[in-house]
Amino acid sequence: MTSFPEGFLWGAATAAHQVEGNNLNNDWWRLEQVAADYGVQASGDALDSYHRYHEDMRLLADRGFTAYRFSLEWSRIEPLPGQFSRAALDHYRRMIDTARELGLEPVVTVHHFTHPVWFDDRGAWLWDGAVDAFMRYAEQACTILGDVHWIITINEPNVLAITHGGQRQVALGNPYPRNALPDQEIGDVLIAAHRVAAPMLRQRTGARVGWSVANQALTATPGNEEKFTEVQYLIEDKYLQVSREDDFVGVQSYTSQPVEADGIVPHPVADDNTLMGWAYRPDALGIAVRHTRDVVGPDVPILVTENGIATDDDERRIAYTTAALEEVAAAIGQGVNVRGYLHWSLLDNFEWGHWAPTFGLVAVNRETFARHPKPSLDWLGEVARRNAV
Ligand code: IFM
Repeated sequence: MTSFPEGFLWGAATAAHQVEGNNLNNDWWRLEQVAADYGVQASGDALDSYHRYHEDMRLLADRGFTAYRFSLEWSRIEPLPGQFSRAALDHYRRMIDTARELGLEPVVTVHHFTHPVWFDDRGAWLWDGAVDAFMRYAEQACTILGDVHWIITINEPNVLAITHGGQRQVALGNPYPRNALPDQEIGDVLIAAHRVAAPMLRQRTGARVGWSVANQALTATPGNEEKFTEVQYLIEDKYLQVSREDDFVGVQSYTSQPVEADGIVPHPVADDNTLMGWAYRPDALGIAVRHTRDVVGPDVPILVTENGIATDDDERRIAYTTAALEEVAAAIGQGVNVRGYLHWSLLDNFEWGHWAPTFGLVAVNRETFARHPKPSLDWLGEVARRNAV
Protein backbone atom coordinates (compact mmCIF):
# COMPACT_ATOMS: atom_id res chain seq x y z
CA MET A 1 0.00 0.00 0.00
CA THR A 2 1.18 3.48 -0.82
CA SER A 3 -0.02 6.27 1.45
CA PHE A 4 -0.70 9.86 0.49
CA PRO A 5 0.17 12.92 2.57
CA GLU A 6 -2.12 13.85 5.44
CA GLY A 7 -4.96 16.14 4.36
CA PHE A 8 -4.75 14.95 0.75
CA LEU A 9 -8.07 15.81 -0.93
CA TRP A 10 -10.04 12.97 -2.46
CA GLY A 11 -12.94 13.87 -4.68
CA ALA A 12 -14.65 13.81 -8.02
CA ALA A 13 -15.46 16.54 -10.49
CA THR A 14 -18.30 17.68 -12.73
CA ALA A 15 -19.09 20.81 -14.76
CA ALA A 16 -22.40 22.65 -14.92
CA HIS A 17 -23.32 22.15 -18.56
CA GLN A 18 -22.39 18.48 -18.46
CA VAL A 19 -24.74 17.59 -15.61
CA GLU A 20 -27.29 20.32 -14.83
CA GLY A 21 -29.67 20.19 -17.80
CA ASN A 22 -31.52 22.92 -19.64
CA ASN A 23 -28.80 25.48 -19.82
CA LEU A 24 -30.85 27.15 -22.54
CA ASN A 25 -28.91 30.38 -22.61
CA ASN A 26 -25.35 29.34 -23.44
CA ASP A 27 -23.36 28.86 -26.65
CA TRP A 28 -23.14 25.08 -26.27
CA TRP A 29 -26.91 24.67 -26.01
CA ARG A 30 -27.27 26.75 -29.14
CA LEU A 31 -24.68 24.69 -30.99
CA GLU A 32 -26.38 21.47 -29.95
CA GLN A 33 -29.66 22.63 -31.52
CA VAL A 34 -28.12 23.16 -34.94
CA ALA A 35 -25.41 20.53 -35.10
CA ALA A 36 -27.47 17.32 -35.01
CA ASP A 37 -26.71 16.78 -38.71
CA TYR A 38 -23.06 16.43 -37.76
CA GLY A 39 -23.84 13.74 -35.18
CA VAL A 40 -23.82 16.12 -32.24
CA GLN A 41 -26.15 15.06 -29.45
CA ALA A 42 -27.95 17.50 -27.19
CA SER A 43 -27.49 17.96 -23.47
CA GLY A 44 -31.25 18.32 -22.86
CA ASP A 45 -32.14 17.56 -19.24
CA ALA A 46 -28.60 16.23 -18.83
CA LEU A 47 -28.58 14.50 -15.42
CA ASP A 48 -30.86 17.04 -13.77
CA SER A 49 -28.10 17.76 -11.27
CA TYR A 50 -29.37 21.32 -11.06
CA HIS A 51 -32.02 19.82 -8.80
CA ARG A 52 -30.27 16.64 -7.64
CA TYR A 53 -26.93 18.04 -6.47
CA HIS A 54 -27.59 16.99 -2.86
CA GLU A 55 -28.04 13.36 -3.92
CA ASP A 56 -24.91 13.62 -6.09
CA MET A 57 -22.77 14.98 -3.29
CA ARG A 58 -24.07 12.38 -0.84
CA LEU A 59 -22.81 9.65 -3.14
CA LEU A 60 -19.33 10.97 -2.43
CA ALA A 61 -19.72 11.91 1.21
CA ASP A 62 -21.25 8.56 2.21
CA ARG A 63 -18.21 6.76 0.87
CA GLY A 64 -15.55 8.82 2.55
CA PHE A 65 -14.56 11.26 -0.19
CA THR A 66 -13.54 14.69 1.05
CA ALA A 67 -14.00 17.02 -1.94
CA TYR A 68 -16.34 17.84 -4.79
CA ARG A 69 -15.46 20.01 -7.78
CA PHE A 70 -18.28 21.68 -9.67
CA SER A 71 -18.69 24.79 -11.80
CA LEU A 72 -20.85 27.89 -11.87
CA GLU A 73 -22.86 28.46 -15.03
CA TRP A 74 -22.22 32.00 -16.26
CA SER A 75 -25.34 32.03 -18.49
CA ARG A 76 -27.58 31.39 -15.47
CA ILE A 77 -25.84 33.95 -13.29
CA GLU A 78 -25.73 36.68 -15.96
CA PRO A 79 -28.57 35.87 -18.40
CA LEU A 80 -28.28 39.31 -20.02
CA PRO A 81 -25.27 41.61 -20.03
CA GLY A 82 -24.99 43.28 -16.63
CA GLN A 83 -28.19 41.63 -15.38
CA PHE A 84 -27.34 39.22 -12.59
CA SER A 85 -29.65 36.59 -11.18
CA ARG A 86 -29.67 36.58 -7.38
CA ALA A 87 -31.60 33.30 -7.50
CA ALA A 88 -28.91 31.61 -9.60
CA LEU A 89 -26.16 32.87 -7.28
CA ASP A 90 -28.17 31.61 -4.28
CA HIS A 91 -28.46 28.23 -5.97
CA TYR A 92 -24.68 27.87 -6.18
CA ARG A 93 -24.35 29.16 -2.63
CA ARG A 94 -26.65 26.34 -1.53
CA MET A 95 -24.38 23.89 -3.35
CA ILE A 96 -21.39 25.20 -1.42
CA ASP A 97 -23.33 24.93 1.86
CA THR A 98 -24.44 21.41 0.99
CA ALA A 99 -20.88 20.32 0.27
CA ARG A 100 -19.76 21.73 3.61
CA GLU A 101 -22.63 20.13 5.54
CA LEU A 102 -21.67 16.78 4.03
CA GLY A 103 -18.01 17.22 4.90
CA LEU A 104 -16.88 17.83 1.31
CA GLU A 105 -14.44 20.59 0.42
CA PRO A 106 -16.00 22.53 -2.47
CA VAL A 107 -13.62 23.18 -5.35
CA VAL A 108 -15.40 25.75 -7.50
CA THR A 109 -14.74 26.46 -11.17
CA VAL A 110 -15.91 29.91 -12.26
CA HIS A 111 -15.79 29.18 -16.00
CA HIS A 112 -15.99 25.71 -17.58
CA PHE A 113 -16.26 25.99 -21.38
CA THR A 114 -19.71 27.63 -21.72
CA HIS A 115 -20.60 31.28 -22.37
CA PRO A 116 -23.88 33.18 -22.24
CA VAL A 117 -25.23 33.61 -25.80
CA TRP A 118 -24.95 37.39 -25.51
CA PHE A 119 -21.20 36.99 -24.87
CA ASP A 120 -20.87 34.61 -27.82
CA ASP A 121 -22.85 37.00 -30.05
CA ARG A 122 -20.39 39.78 -29.30
CA GLY A 123 -17.49 37.66 -30.47
CA ALA A 124 -16.76 35.78 -27.24
CA TRP A 125 -13.09 36.12 -26.23
CA LEU A 126 -12.26 38.20 -29.31
CA TRP A 127 -14.79 40.88 -28.29
CA ASP A 128 -12.91 43.87 -26.91
CA GLY A 129 -15.18 43.88 -23.85
CA ALA A 130 -14.46 40.22 -23.03
CA VAL A 131 -12.04 40.67 -20.14
CA ASP A 132 -14.19 43.35 -18.50
CA ALA A 133 -17.28 41.19 -18.89
CA PHE A 134 -15.54 38.19 -17.33
CA MET A 135 -14.28 40.37 -14.50
CA ARG A 136 -17.79 41.71 -13.82
CA TYR A 137 -19.12 38.15 -13.70
CA ALA A 138 -16.27 37.00 -11.43
CA GLU A 139 -16.99 39.92 -9.08
CA GLN A 140 -20.58 38.74 -8.74
CA ALA A 141 -19.37 35.20 -8.16
CA CYS A 142 -17.31 36.51 -5.23
CA THR A 143 -20.52 37.36 -3.39
CA ILE A 144 -21.09 33.63 -2.79
CA LEU A 145 -17.50 32.35 -2.66
CA GLY A 146 -16.46 34.06 0.58
CA ASP A 147 -15.49 30.91 2.48
CA VAL A 148 -14.45 28.68 -0.41
CA HIS A 149 -10.83 27.50 -0.19
CA TRP A 150 -10.18 26.39 -3.77
CA ILE A 151 -11.26 28.42 -6.81
CA ILE A 152 -10.44 27.68 -10.45
CA THR A 153 -10.92 30.74 -12.64
CA ILE A 154 -10.99 29.09 -16.08
CA ASN A 155 -11.05 25.40 -16.91
CA GLU A 156 -8.54 24.26 -19.57
CA PRO A 157 -7.84 27.66 -21.13
CA ASN A 158 -5.57 25.87 -23.62
CA VAL A 159 -8.44 23.68 -24.87
CA LEU A 160 -10.86 26.62 -24.83
CA ALA A 161 -8.45 28.55 -27.05
CA ILE A 162 -8.56 25.64 -29.51
CA THR A 163 -12.32 25.15 -29.49
CA HIS A 164 -13.03 28.87 -29.83
CA GLY A 165 -10.39 29.26 -32.47
CA GLY A 166 -12.63 27.55 -35.00
CA GLN A 167 -11.87 23.95 -34.07
CA ARG A 168 -14.99 23.26 -32.05
CA GLN A 169 -14.90 19.63 -33.16
CA VAL A 170 -11.98 19.33 -30.79
CA ALA A 171 -14.38 19.21 -27.89
CA LEU A 172 -16.62 16.83 -29.75
CA GLY A 173 -14.66 13.67 -29.33
CA ASN A 174 -10.94 14.18 -29.70
CA PRO A 175 -9.15 16.91 -27.78
CA TYR A 176 -6.20 17.31 -30.10
CA PRO A 177 -6.70 16.43 -33.77
CA ARG A 178 -3.86 16.66 -36.24
CA ASN A 179 -1.84 19.85 -35.83
CA ALA A 180 -4.28 21.33 -33.29
CA LEU A 181 -3.01 24.49 -31.64
CA PRO A 182 -4.68 27.08 -29.44
CA ASP A 183 -5.63 30.30 -31.18
CA GLN A 184 -2.87 32.58 -29.90
CA GLU A 185 -5.03 35.68 -29.69
CA ILE A 186 -7.75 33.93 -27.71
CA GLY A 187 -5.12 32.32 -25.49
CA ASP A 188 -3.68 35.76 -24.72
CA VAL A 189 -7.12 37.12 -23.82
CA LEU A 190 -7.78 34.17 -21.52
CA ILE A 191 -4.44 34.77 -19.82
CA ALA A 192 -5.34 38.46 -19.41
CA ALA A 193 -8.76 37.53 -17.99
CA HIS A 194 -7.19 35.12 -15.51
CA ARG A 195 -4.56 37.65 -14.50
CA VAL A 196 -7.13 40.28 -13.56
CA ALA A 197 -9.72 37.95 -12.05
CA ALA A 198 -7.37 35.80 -9.93
CA PRO A 199 -6.03 38.56 -7.65
CA MET A 200 -9.54 39.96 -7.21
CA LEU A 201 -10.94 36.53 -6.28
CA ARG A 202 -8.02 35.91 -3.96
CA GLN A 203 -8.43 39.23 -2.21
CA ARG A 204 -12.21 39.07 -1.82
CA THR A 205 -12.48 35.44 -0.77
CA GLY A 206 -9.18 34.41 0.81
CA ALA A 207 -9.29 31.27 -1.34
CA ARG A 208 -6.37 29.62 -3.07
CA VAL A 209 -6.93 30.68 -6.66
CA GLY A 210 -5.55 29.10 -9.81
CA TRP A 211 -6.62 27.65 -13.12
CA SER A 212 -6.65 24.13 -14.51
CA VAL A 213 -4.57 23.28 -17.56
CA ALA A 214 -5.07 20.29 -19.89
CA ASN A 215 -1.84 18.28 -19.91
CA GLN A 216 -1.33 15.91 -22.78
CA ALA A 217 1.97 14.27 -21.75
CA LEU A 218 3.35 15.12 -25.18
CA THR A 219 6.27 13.14 -26.56
CA ALA A 220 8.66 13.92 -29.42
CA THR A 221 8.92 11.44 -32.25
CA PRO A 222 12.55 10.85 -33.36
CA GLY A 223 14.00 13.84 -35.17
CA ASN A 224 11.12 16.15 -34.21
CA GLU A 225 12.45 17.45 -30.90
CA GLU A 226 12.46 21.07 -32.03
CA LYS A 227 8.86 20.93 -33.21
CA PHE A 228 7.93 19.20 -29.97
CA THR A 229 9.41 22.05 -27.89
CA GLU A 230 7.53 24.63 -29.98
CA VAL A 231 4.20 22.76 -29.75
CA GLN A 232 4.58 22.02 -26.06
CA TYR A 233 5.08 25.72 -25.37
CA LEU A 234 2.13 26.85 -27.48
CA ILE A 235 -0.30 24.23 -26.24
CA GLU A 236 0.68 23.86 -22.58
CA ASP A 237 3.65 25.69 -21.15
CA LYS A 238 2.40 29.15 -22.09
CA TYR A 239 -0.61 28.45 -19.82
CA LEU A 240 1.35 26.65 -17.12
CA GLN A 241 3.81 29.53 -16.83
CA VAL A 242 0.92 31.79 -15.81
CA SER A 243 0.41 29.56 -12.78
CA ARG A 244 3.76 30.66 -11.37
CA GLU A 245 1.85 33.66 -10.00
CA ASP A 246 -0.93 31.53 -8.48
CA ASP A 247 -1.73 29.69 -5.26
CA PHE A 248 -2.04 26.34 -6.99
CA VAL A 249 -2.27 24.81 -10.44
CA GLY A 250 -4.88 22.30 -11.58
CA VAL A 251 -3.53 19.40 -13.64
CA GLN A 252 -5.95 17.58 -15.96
CA SER A 253 -4.59 14.47 -17.59
CA TYR A 254 -6.01 11.49 -19.46
CA THR A 255 -3.58 10.34 -22.10
CA SER A 256 -0.42 11.09 -24.04
CA GLN A 257 0.08 12.22 -27.65
CA PRO A 258 3.08 12.30 -29.96
CA VAL A 259 4.37 15.32 -31.87
CA GLU A 260 5.61 14.73 -35.42
CA ALA A 261 7.22 17.04 -37.99
CA ASP A 262 4.04 19.09 -38.58
CA GLY A 263 2.77 19.05 -35.03
CA ILE A 264 0.59 17.02 -32.75
CA VAL A 265 -0.95 13.85 -34.21
CA PRO A 266 -4.18 12.04 -33.31
CA HIS A 267 -4.09 8.81 -31.37
CA PRO A 268 -3.54 5.91 -33.75
CA VAL A 269 -6.52 3.54 -33.81
CA ALA A 270 -5.85 0.69 -31.38
CA ASP A 271 -7.92 -2.03 -29.76
CA ASP A 272 -7.27 -0.74 -26.30
CA ASN A 273 -8.12 2.91 -27.02
CA THR A 274 -10.74 4.31 -24.66
CA LEU A 275 -14.29 5.24 -25.70
CA MET A 276 -12.90 8.68 -26.58
CA GLY A 277 -10.50 7.07 -29.04
CA TRP A 278 -7.63 8.06 -26.75
CA ALA A 279 -4.63 5.90 -26.04
CA TYR A 280 -4.84 4.00 -22.73
CA ARG A 281 -2.08 5.80 -20.83
CA PRO A 282 -2.56 5.90 -17.05
CA ASP A 283 1.13 6.85 -16.83
CA ALA A 284 0.25 10.19 -18.46
CA LEU A 285 -0.73 11.59 -15.07
CA GLY A 286 2.75 11.04 -13.65
CA ILE A 287 4.30 12.71 -16.70
CA ALA A 288 1.80 15.58 -16.36
CA VAL A 289 2.40 16.37 -12.69
CA ARG A 290 6.18 16.21 -13.15
CA HIS A 291 6.09 18.41 -16.24
CA THR A 292 3.82 20.89 -14.47
CA ARG A 293 6.19 21.01 -11.51
CA ASP A 294 9.14 21.58 -13.87
CA VAL A 295 7.41 24.49 -15.61
CA VAL A 296 5.60 26.09 -12.69
CA GLY A 297 8.28 25.47 -10.09
CA PRO A 298 8.34 23.49 -6.85
CA ASP A 299 6.57 26.08 -4.70
CA VAL A 300 3.17 26.10 -6.37
CA PRO A 301 1.01 23.23 -5.10
CA ILE A 302 -0.61 20.95 -7.67
CA LEU A 303 -4.17 19.71 -7.48
CA VAL A 304 -5.15 16.95 -9.90
CA THR A 305 -8.44 18.53 -10.93
CA GLU A 306 -9.31 15.90 -13.56
CA ASN A 307 -8.19 12.38 -14.40
CA GLY A 308 -10.22 9.42 -15.54
CA ILE A 309 -11.17 7.15 -18.42
CA ALA A 310 -14.14 6.82 -20.76
CA THR A 311 -14.99 3.14 -20.58
CA ASP A 312 -18.00 0.87 -20.19
CA ASP A 313 -15.83 -1.61 -18.31
CA ASP A 314 -15.67 -0.51 -14.70
CA GLU A 315 -12.85 -2.93 -13.86
CA ARG A 316 -10.81 -1.12 -16.48
CA ARG A 317 -11.64 2.19 -14.79
CA ILE A 318 -10.32 0.80 -11.49
CA ALA A 319 -7.19 -0.55 -13.17
CA TYR A 320 -6.54 2.75 -14.95
CA THR A 321 -7.10 4.81 -11.82
CA THR A 322 -4.96 2.51 -9.67
CA ALA A 323 -2.07 2.92 -12.08
CA ALA A 324 -2.61 6.68 -12.34
CA LEU A 325 -2.63 7.02 -8.53
CA GLU A 326 0.53 4.97 -8.25
CA GLU A 327 2.10 7.49 -10.62
CA VAL A 328 0.94 10.35 -8.39
CA ALA A 329 2.27 8.60 -5.28
CA ALA A 330 5.64 8.07 -6.98
CA ALA A 331 5.81 11.72 -8.01
CA ILE A 332 4.98 12.81 -4.46
CA GLY A 333 7.73 10.49 -3.23
CA GLN A 334 10.12 12.37 -5.51
CA GLY A 335 9.09 15.71 -4.03
CA VAL A 336 6.27 16.85 -6.34
CA ASN A 337 3.81 18.80 -4.20
CA VAL A 338 0.45 17.23 -5.12
CA ARG A 339 -2.36 18.11 -2.72
CA GLY A 340 -5.32 16.16 -4.00
CA TYR A 341 -6.96 14.02 -6.64
CA LEU A 342 -10.36 14.80 -8.18
CA HIS A 343 -11.59 12.04 -10.46
CA TRP A 344 -13.32 12.89 -13.73
CA SER A 345 -16.08 12.30 -13.37
CA LEU A 346 -18.56 11.64 -10.61
CA LEU A 347 -21.33 10.88 -13.14
CA ASP A 348 -21.69 9.54 -16.68
CA ASN A 349 -22.25 13.01 -18.02
CA PHE A 350 -22.65 14.92 -21.27
CA GLU A 351 -19.30 14.69 -23.03
CA TRP A 352 -19.64 17.82 -25.17
CA GLY A 353 -21.93 16.60 -27.94
CA HIS A 354 -21.84 12.93 -26.97
CA TRP A 355 -23.39 10.69 -24.38
CA ALA A 356 -21.51 7.49 -25.28
CA PRO A 357 -18.12 8.16 -23.63
CA THR A 358 -18.89 7.26 -20.03
CA PHE A 359 -16.37 8.71 -17.57
CA GLY A 360 -18.48 8.30 -14.42
CA LEU A 361 -18.07 6.51 -11.13
CA VAL A 362 -21.86 6.53 -11.20
CA ALA A 363 -24.22 5.65 -14.09
CA VAL A 364 -27.43 7.60 -14.49
CA ASN A 365 -30.73 6.53 -16.02
CA ARG A 366 -31.56 9.52 -18.20
CA GLU A 367 -35.31 8.79 -18.12
CA THR A 368 -35.74 8.47 -14.36
CA PHE A 369 -32.50 10.21 -13.33
CA ALA A 370 -31.83 7.35 -10.91
CA ARG A 371 -28.18 7.21 -9.91
CA HIS A 372 -26.47 3.79 -10.06
CA PRO A 373 -23.09 3.74 -8.34
CA LYS A 374 -20.48 1.57 -10.02
CA PRO A 375 -18.01 -0.58 -8.05
CA SER A 376 -15.35 2.04 -8.85
CA LEU A 377 -17.16 4.56 -6.62
CA ASP A 378 -16.87 2.25 -3.59
CA TRP A 379 -13.32 1.38 -4.54
CA LEU A 380 -12.16 5.01 -4.82
CA GLY A 381 -14.07 5.87 -1.63
CA GLU A 382 -12.08 3.16 0.13
CA VAL A 383 -8.85 4.61 -1.24
CA ALA A 384 -9.98 7.98 0.14
CA ARG A 385 -10.78 6.51 3.57
CA ARG A 386 -7.42 4.78 3.81
CA ASN A 387 -5.62 7.67 2.16
CA ALA A 388 -3.68 4.97 0.38
CA VAL A 389 -3.79 2.94 -2.82
O1 IFM B 1 -15.43 16.31 -20.13
C1 IFM B 1 -14.20 16.97 -20.26
C2 IFM B 1 -14.15 18.15 -19.31
O2 IFM B 1 -15.22 19.03 -19.48
C3 IFM B 1 -12.86 18.92 -19.51
N1 IFM B 1 -11.71 18.05 -19.46
C4 IFM B 1 -11.75 16.83 -20.25
C5 IFM B 1 -13.03 16.07 -19.96
C6 IFM B 1 -13.07 14.77 -20.77
O3 IFM B 1 -13.01 15.03 -22.14
